[in-house]
Amino acid sequence: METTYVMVKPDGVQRGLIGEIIGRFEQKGLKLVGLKAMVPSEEIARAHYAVHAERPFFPGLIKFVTSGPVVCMAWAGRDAISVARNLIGPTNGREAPPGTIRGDYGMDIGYNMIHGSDAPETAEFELGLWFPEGVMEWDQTISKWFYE
Ligand code: DAT
Ligand code: MG
Repeated sequence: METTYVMVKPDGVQRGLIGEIIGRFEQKGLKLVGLKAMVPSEEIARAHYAVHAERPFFPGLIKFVTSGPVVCMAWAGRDAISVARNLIGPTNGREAPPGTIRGDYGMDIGYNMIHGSDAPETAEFELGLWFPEGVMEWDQTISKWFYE
């Protein structure tokens, strides 16, 4: 079992896509183990996107992600990191295939509505950053109908 960090970004919140996005993860069969909303501080945004610190789009990215509320989530399941990335789709919404969140709702690379961890190390780092209090442990009784 893996846990991944997923976040509805300010454009997704502003556009009223929180429910739609959460619904896709629920329907897929991932288990919600963390959920909260906040307006990110510049400090947490910079730490989250530290790998992109030298990229030309970094200042705009930080301004964007701190511009309003985000919805922070932790989702657990078998191969949850890649399963979530596949639900989310490629970075640029214009190139993302239909059926993915970015493919269905996005038209740009920066305004792509949602973040998902890309590897076990980044998931661990991002979960620790956004959920320093830890995530929930609970028994999802329906899980037995998602896994053979
Ligand atoms: P992803 O969110 O698909 O993991 P990433 O880690 O390469 O993509 O980049 C993080 C975010 O930075 C991405 O969701 C949107 C923004 N971004 C990436 N490349 C960009 C670019 N060339 N111009 C503007 N924003 C960009
Ligand atoms: Mg990334």
